[in-house]
Amino acid sequence: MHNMKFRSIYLVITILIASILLVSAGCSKTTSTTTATTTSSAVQTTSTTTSATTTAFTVKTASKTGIGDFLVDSKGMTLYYFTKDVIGKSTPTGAVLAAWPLFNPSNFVVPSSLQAFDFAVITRDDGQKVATYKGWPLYYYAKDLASGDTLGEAVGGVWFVIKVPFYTVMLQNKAVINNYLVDSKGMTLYWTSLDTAGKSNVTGTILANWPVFASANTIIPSSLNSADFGSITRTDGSTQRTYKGWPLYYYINDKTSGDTIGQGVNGVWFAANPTSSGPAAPATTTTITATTTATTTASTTTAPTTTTTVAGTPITINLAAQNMAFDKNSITVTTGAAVTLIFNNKDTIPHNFALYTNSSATPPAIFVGQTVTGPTTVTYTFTAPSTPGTYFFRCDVHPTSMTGSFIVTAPSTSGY
Ligand SMILES: [Cu+2]
Repeated sequence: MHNMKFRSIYLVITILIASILLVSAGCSKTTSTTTATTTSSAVQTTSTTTSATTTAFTVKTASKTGIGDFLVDSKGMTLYYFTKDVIGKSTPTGAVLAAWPLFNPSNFVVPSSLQAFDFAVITRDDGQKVATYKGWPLYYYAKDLASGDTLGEAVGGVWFVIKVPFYTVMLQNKAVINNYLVDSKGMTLYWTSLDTAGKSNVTGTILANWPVFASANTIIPSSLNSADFGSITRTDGSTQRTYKGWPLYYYINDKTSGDTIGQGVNGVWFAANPTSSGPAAPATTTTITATTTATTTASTTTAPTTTTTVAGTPITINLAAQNMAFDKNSITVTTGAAVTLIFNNKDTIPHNFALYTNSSATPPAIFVGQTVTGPTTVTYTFTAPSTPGTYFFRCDVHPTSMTGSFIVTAPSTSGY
């Protein structure tokens, strides 16, 4: 009783003194607030310091099975990058921006697992500001409602979390090329039909223009398959990374994130494109010129009669055989296409790939690939039929169980 009474009196005196001081300072309206703050900070110094080290980060990492560590905000809300952005430029507008709100904290306080200099703020064309990580604009996903939600991961194949440590290969997306691979700085990665799968034939002055891509690790967006990434040892002993067996290169004339100047160069260099059946069959509207195409045609098909003939787009196709089955029941190419078919026999029994006019498989075949006993990979090259239609492929060893449609379409003439 005595104690309580004494404390009450003490408190009243304290408030009175504080009030007098503040009134004399000319701000009587905020008396009670100011007093409380002063008191608590005086008493709770240690607990305030503790909470600063555990919760005051503006960005930190979270962890989840299947994703690993990734970037989140102070409340644990997941942050994403957009494959249609490039380094230093935030592009979504309208409904897309409404679904993917900008992340724009007032400062960057980061834990030791991150580095503050990786974060910055850029101004969009519409004047709004957005935070960046290693140059990539950061977004929330509107459907993520709770800490730890990652509902935005791989949405549309164009939105991905920010992995920590950061990606070594990322996806980008732009018109015409669609999806393509870039390094962590957004620089385009290419493959070339000068190579054969698993082997680089690029040397000398060509190599000087197309430097090899060699990253130690494989940290990739979830829509890519880590099994598609490998490496080769070049003749000089250096390492080069591969995608679906194809050695990867930069192009020396690409200067900034988003540049794809190497696409279609000489008709043999292509941005590594994971959405086509090969590493990078170019879209039919790329910058391959009619002149270049005609040269290719002359060496690979029976004499085109006029210069208006447009050869099929060269294409690389991965076909696997496993458990007595092909992994594709349909393959589509354009007429006259130079087809590179990388056949991976994963079985320990013999298979091949053979192409016929129709399902009766009456000789002569259009193409018969060498029969190989797996596990092994063999590369077949042949020219697609010059007449559009649905042809037939099979394994000659298992002619009834391993079959598929080989569809030959007329090439689009748009862009030529
Ligand atoms: Cu077979």
